[in-house]
Amino acid sequence: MLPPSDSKPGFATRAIHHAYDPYAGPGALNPPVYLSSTYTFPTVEEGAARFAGELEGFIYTRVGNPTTALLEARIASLEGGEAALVTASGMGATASLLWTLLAPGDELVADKTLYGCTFGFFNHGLAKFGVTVRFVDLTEPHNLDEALSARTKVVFFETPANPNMRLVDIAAVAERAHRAGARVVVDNTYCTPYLQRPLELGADFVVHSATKYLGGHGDLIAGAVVGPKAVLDQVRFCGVKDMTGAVLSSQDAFLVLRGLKTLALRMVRHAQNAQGIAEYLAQHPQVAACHYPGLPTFPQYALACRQMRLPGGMVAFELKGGLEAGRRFMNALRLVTRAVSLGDAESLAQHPASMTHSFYTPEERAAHLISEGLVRISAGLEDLEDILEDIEQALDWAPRLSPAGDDCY
Ligand code: 4LM
Repeated sequence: MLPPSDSKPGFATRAIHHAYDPYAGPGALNPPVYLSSTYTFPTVEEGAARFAGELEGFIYTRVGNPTTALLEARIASLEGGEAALVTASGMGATASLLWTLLAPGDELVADKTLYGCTFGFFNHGLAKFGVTVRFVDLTEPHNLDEALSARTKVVFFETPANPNMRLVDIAAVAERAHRAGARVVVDNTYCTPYLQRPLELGADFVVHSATKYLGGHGDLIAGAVVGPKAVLDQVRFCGVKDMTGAVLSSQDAFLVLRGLKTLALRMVRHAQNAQGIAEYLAQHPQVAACHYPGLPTFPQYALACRQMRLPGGMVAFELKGGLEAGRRFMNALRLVTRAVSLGDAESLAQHPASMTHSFYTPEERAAHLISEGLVRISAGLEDLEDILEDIEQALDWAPRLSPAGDDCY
């Protein structure tokens, strides 16, 4: 246990120590992984009291487990939230929260650019059950005013947005949404609480794909919701328990706890590498546009400096040769790995129009500001010189390769 102190320990300290006493029980440095689906009741009366919420205690892992509870306490502390709930995936987090907050007849306002499956959930899932979804360009907060109505219950956005890196001013949007009585949900996956804390800027809830930077090693799928305890209890006992069943296993919770220990260190290195990649791409004659919040030429650079501790590990760019050139570039990569997902130790490259955002029609992609030629790089933790050498050779070769990667000459 940390020695008693009046001042709150720093971010990295809490990411390693918060809510676990290594001197308790057998004195294990690492927390135990509780592999138990169910929990015993000393008496039938105690079981009834736990079910009624009158007594603290575990019942069944679908509603709580000591290992996932520790992860929840840690994530809540890092995001500065009252409580957290961990889920089986990032999609499980968003779905469990929104199935709890929304009812038929309600309206949801979302930013124009979202991770592809979140768009699919809103556009197909929620819409099918009577929720009206309005997609608005929230990079201009005043656009929200026209979209809000007395029925708007939730405003949802990512910042930076996946995959085109547009930023949303969290404080400005939260203020406008609250005036209209709507709650604000921010998907903080790209930043993690080390780089950006939406709750401190006025958001009501944060959701995460913990699959990404929080886990950090590409070996698990997990999600989290952070917000007020009373609402998260409803999400736990309704959204997860009865509706999605998106329960995180305790073994994966342990891996996320392990990942969190190095989160602060990793985010600095991811951002350093992304900055180097973005600067290299921005000056390359074959690159038409490079989108990275750490470039002074980035249109929302001032907002990035205000809202984010560092500009993050994700870079998006477009080649002058458009879609074909993008595909050729990707096929020529040797170290940077062709894969979706992000936030891993390995640098990853993907083409949203044919991968994460391929479920959109081309018209939907255009309407949601995702260009066909956009390439996304998740900067890994390798040596920057090696990443740049690979990008350089891929850009050199790209004009000479067929889309399948065979040498044309
Ligand atoms: C990807 N992303 O982009 P689970 N929120 C954001 C995301 O990027 C993702 C999710 C939620 C990618 C996955 C293949 C901003 C996922 C969904 O995959 O359900 O943990 O997270 O490459």
